[in-house]
Amino acid sequence: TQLEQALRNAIISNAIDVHFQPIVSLANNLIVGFEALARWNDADLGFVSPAVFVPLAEERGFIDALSETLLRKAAEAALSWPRELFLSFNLSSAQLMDPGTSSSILAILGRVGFDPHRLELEITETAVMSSADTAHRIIADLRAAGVRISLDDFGTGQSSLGRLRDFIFDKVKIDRAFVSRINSDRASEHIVKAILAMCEGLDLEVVAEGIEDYAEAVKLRSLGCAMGQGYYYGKPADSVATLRYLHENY
Ligand code: G
Ligand code: G
Ligand code: MN
Ligand code: NA
Repeated sequence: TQLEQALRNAIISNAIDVHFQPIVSLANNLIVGFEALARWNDADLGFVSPAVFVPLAEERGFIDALSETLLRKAAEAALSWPRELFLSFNLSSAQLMDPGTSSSILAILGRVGFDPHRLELEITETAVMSSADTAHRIIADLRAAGVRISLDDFGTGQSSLGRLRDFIFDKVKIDRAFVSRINSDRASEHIVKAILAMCEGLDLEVVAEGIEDYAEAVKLRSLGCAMGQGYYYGKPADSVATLRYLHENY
């Protein structure tokens, strides 16, 4: 198809960019890390969402090529930040089915000179379940090298609390579906409270995603959530704008 051909060309010509969205400490609003998010603005097709091209790349077998380029770009950008903030990078489910994923990620970090302890990989529950043995092996290898693993979109999809019993995660990202209703829907508030209590007991870090206003930030902080992310703190921005912001503020 036209989209597939355009994506192939974009990967080969390095045209897919990485943007960065801040993750802050809710206690003091200081940035503690950034999530890398792929961005593709094609000359003919215009803006194509990663929600479209990531699954297409998985299906057509070029997710490895795409992800390697993105991780390299993200890590290189992070090396120029004035502080050792963490970098959070999304892994797709197909990558968790490929036994070569851990060594390829660690090889990229080695080539770029990026400390694995500064990297976090975001994965979804569905991704871990789709190929459990391989996924567990990949995660174990990466964690042994110091990489941290966060469970993305927590509370949605094929949620299974049993996943948390495997102790393969360092952090949980509360899906914005709960965050956006935290001040209007009692059920969402109770669910977030329960997630926070559970994570405290399991010694997991927590980030609330999709914080869009002051009231949500205040509520989450009062409930004891340590970290937050969302448009209220900053939209994803390109590496130049991100670096400029850090130099001006940190
Ligand atoms: O940034 P945005 O909301 O448009 O992202 C849409 C979806 O694409 C999200 O689920 C996000 O996790 C995913 N995504 C964005 N960048 C990447 C990437 O570099 N790799 C993978 N695997 N998924 C990504
Ligand atoms: O699936 P994942 O959590 O990786 O998706 C992250 C996506 O959420 C990114 O595409 C990002 O652009 C989007 N996002 C980040 N902050 C907000 C927010 O405050 N509101 C909304 N609606 N989307 C957000
Ligand atoms: Mn994510
Ligand atoms: Na998420």
